[in-house]
Amino acid sequence: MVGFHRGLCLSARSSQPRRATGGPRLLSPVLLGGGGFGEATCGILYLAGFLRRHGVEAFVRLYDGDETDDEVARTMAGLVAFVRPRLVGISLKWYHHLPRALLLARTLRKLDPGLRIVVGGNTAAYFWRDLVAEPCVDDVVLGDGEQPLLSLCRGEAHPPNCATRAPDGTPTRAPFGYVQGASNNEVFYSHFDEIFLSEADRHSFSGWVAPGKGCAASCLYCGGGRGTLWASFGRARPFLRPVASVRRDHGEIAPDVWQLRYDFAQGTAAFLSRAWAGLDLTRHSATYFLWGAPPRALLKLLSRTFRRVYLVLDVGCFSERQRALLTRRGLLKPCPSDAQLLAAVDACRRHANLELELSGITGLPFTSDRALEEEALGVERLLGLGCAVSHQRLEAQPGALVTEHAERFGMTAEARTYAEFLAWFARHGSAPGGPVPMVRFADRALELKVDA
Ligand code: B12
Repeated sequence: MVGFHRGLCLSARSSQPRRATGGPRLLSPVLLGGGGFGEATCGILYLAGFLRRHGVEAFVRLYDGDETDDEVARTMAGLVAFVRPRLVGISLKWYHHLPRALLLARTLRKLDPGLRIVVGGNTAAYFWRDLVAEPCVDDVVLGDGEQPLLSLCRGEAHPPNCATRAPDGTPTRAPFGYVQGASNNEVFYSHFDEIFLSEADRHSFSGWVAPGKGCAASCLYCGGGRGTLWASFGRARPFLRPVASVRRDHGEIAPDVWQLRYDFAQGTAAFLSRAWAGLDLTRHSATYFLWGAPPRALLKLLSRTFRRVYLVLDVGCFSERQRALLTRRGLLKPCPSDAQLLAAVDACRRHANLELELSGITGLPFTSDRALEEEALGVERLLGLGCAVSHQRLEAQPGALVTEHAERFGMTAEARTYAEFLAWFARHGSAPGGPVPMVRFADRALELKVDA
């Protein structure tokens, strides 16, 4: 159990829920946590700051280190007794958190049947119909959660983006009335001195900042591409947040973290230099995830701004031929050619404080003996140049094209629907770092070759 009683935050704990003037009773305090083991998404930190700025006393349990169901039950009982929340928000962003998120919700329901239980995040939004059918879930928030969660706390009649059960049990959903965009200046980190429940929570924050949201690409393996985000977040295109909000994030967190981490490919050097202007980050490290050919100006800026930089470049897959074929068919984001990759490696090596990792997926559709050979050679060459290389097999992410239509690619998805994901995890377990459902080649011989 995480010692939330150690070093806990004793700021402004109200003993009675507040009331919105003349309106229904405000659901406060609010407890926010992740649906899985380890560090939860930074999304709940943005949510907590937003709620606090609007009068809701929000707390965050950022780190979940419970290893058994009994530990989960004990921690939840302790948290409920300490925080006395009126609403608990569980982030179900990643699909392999489904079993734990449901366990948390069921445990909370048992502990306090009157507690409002809300789930949000990518997986929750994708499976909203199934989740609102679960008696332990009251509401599912689809997409950006700030305003919808506040509306739920305020007891408003029609909270945007929210799904719930109608009195007859039918799943029902409000339209997307709240989709953040480039002009939304209401979302930024704040209240880091008040929201964490323990030092363990506070120190597990690994410095994530989201300079923007969304994705314009449609990679066939991704559950967060353009189509899925449109359907489950109401977001048509990616956007960069106002530079002032991103600066505020840095101002709030930089004194407390040794590294800053970014995973948003559309952040340009011009934008980031404005977000970082005036801040001394030369004692911080940075981890920067991106795809495409890394612009030199960005490499230069990263190297100049931070003490050390770890760049993770997603290259799709290590066979140039297969990469190009998938991109031509609109199944993969634009990825660099081998020549561009080598030039990028070379450009990175010019910065002594910049380390490069290249990551890709093995076993994407349209592979062949030749592509597999090319992959092996490509990996060898990059290792030889001193790069770190990581590759993984194709995961079955909910809503991804290859999960939904595996047979079109001569493949089989080990899980596709909500029930199939739950059944898969029930069979294989859902231990942290454990296996997840994959998409495999129907041709057994090919599957074995790819796995080798
Ligand atoms: C950044 C990122 C990461 C970072 C997360 C950093 C962090 N700790 O926050 C890192 C690199 C760690 C990561 C890892 C993984 N990721 Co990732 N990640 C992303 C990415 C690029 C951006 C997400 C993001 O930061 N959004 C901004 C934050 C602020 O928003 P947010 O967390 O979504 O929260 C908002 C809403 O979702 C909602 N919300 C969220 N939770 C809740 C809860 C409640 C109660 C409410 C009301 C609302 C709500 O409100 C929030 C505020 O607006 C997306 C791609 C995309 N296009 O979105 C993939 C994505 C989310 N990741 C994905 C995957 C698959 C993974 C991995 C499994 C990859 C892997 N194979 O290892 C791992 C899992 C990590 C784990 N903990 O187990 C998939 C998820 C598909 C799915 N349905 O599961 C996505 C969609 C795309 C992808 N293929 O990468 N990821």
